[in-house]
Amino acid sequence: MNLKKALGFSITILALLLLAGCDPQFGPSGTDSGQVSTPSDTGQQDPLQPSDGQTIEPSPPPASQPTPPPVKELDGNSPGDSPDKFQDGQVELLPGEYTDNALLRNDDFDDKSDDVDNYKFKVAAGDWFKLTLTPVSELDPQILIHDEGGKDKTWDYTYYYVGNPTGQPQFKLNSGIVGKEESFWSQMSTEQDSYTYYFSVMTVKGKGAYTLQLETKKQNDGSAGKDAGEKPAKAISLEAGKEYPGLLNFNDMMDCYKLSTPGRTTVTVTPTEKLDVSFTLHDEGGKDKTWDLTYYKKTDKKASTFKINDADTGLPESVTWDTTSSTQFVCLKKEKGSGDYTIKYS
Ligand SMILES: [Ca+2]
Ligand SMILES: [Ca+2]
Ligand SMILES: [Ca+2]
Ligand SMILES: [Ca+2]
Repeated sequence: MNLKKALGFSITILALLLLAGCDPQFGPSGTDSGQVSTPSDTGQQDPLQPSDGQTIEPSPPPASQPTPPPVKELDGNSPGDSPDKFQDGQVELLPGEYTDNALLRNDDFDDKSDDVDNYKFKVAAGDWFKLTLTPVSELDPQILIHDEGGKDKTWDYTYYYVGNPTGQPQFKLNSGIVGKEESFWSQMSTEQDSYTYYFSVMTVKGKGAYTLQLETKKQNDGSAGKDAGEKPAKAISLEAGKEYPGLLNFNDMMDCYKLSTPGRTTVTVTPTEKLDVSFTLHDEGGKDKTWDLTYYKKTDKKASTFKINDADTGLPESVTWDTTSSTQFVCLKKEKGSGDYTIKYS
């Protein structure tokens, strides 16, 4: 009896040791399907338990060694692993936080077994966004930004300005530090209704879980809760005598406003210290050619638009003109820098 008891006790200890030695973070490795689940998620039998019908009472782990939470792989709230190959599709993210993403397979840069997670998300016209990846385990991940074909080399920076947190345009984001977050952001223009970003996450070192956060922010040009369009047809209406906020930044290079006052009108735009703007003035049809500017006609009879850029970066830009029309448009162009401004006319 004593020998049996001792034997049973030894088996229990052995089972405990085996359980403690198994890293529950990574689950089974090398699965081709990429669908990785942990026993506690699915209620499946622990692979370390005997399968011959015997039941060993699960013993609680010692209080001094709390079991780390199991890693879930529900990439971007999808049912499992997001596709490894761009051509197999991408998990689409909406603005918000995603806490159960993971890179669970090899990090030996073997095409067959390395885990890569491909994602995409849409940004509306004029919106600002920031995508942040934060490792929550011993993981040094990197982000690659792709074009819609999945290539990383044909990205057009002149149009789709994408910056890392310090503002430098990059395809590849990697701090090289285990556990450190990686992020990229941009400010969209209004030339398209929306923009789609594609990116992939892979590991440089280690395996494990990460969170994703997609933040978006609308502009508030002319207190309208959106970006003012880049041509008179997409202008935001302003009332005389009020001061309005606005923003010009990277891909957002033009903001057009509709003014409604006949007679002598003065528009003043006050940029913050890092922004230099110019104006173009348009007639009530939004066309460039029939503007009747008593003053500027004298200086530039041929010009179809009248561009005003007298003040330097950070200084108020102002123009006064006489018109008989009750509707005019003023378009602000970013000449240098980026930042907020205020606009007012009377
Ligand atoms: Ca994954
Ligand atoms: Ca994957
Ligand atoms: Ca704007
Ligand atoms: Ca704009």
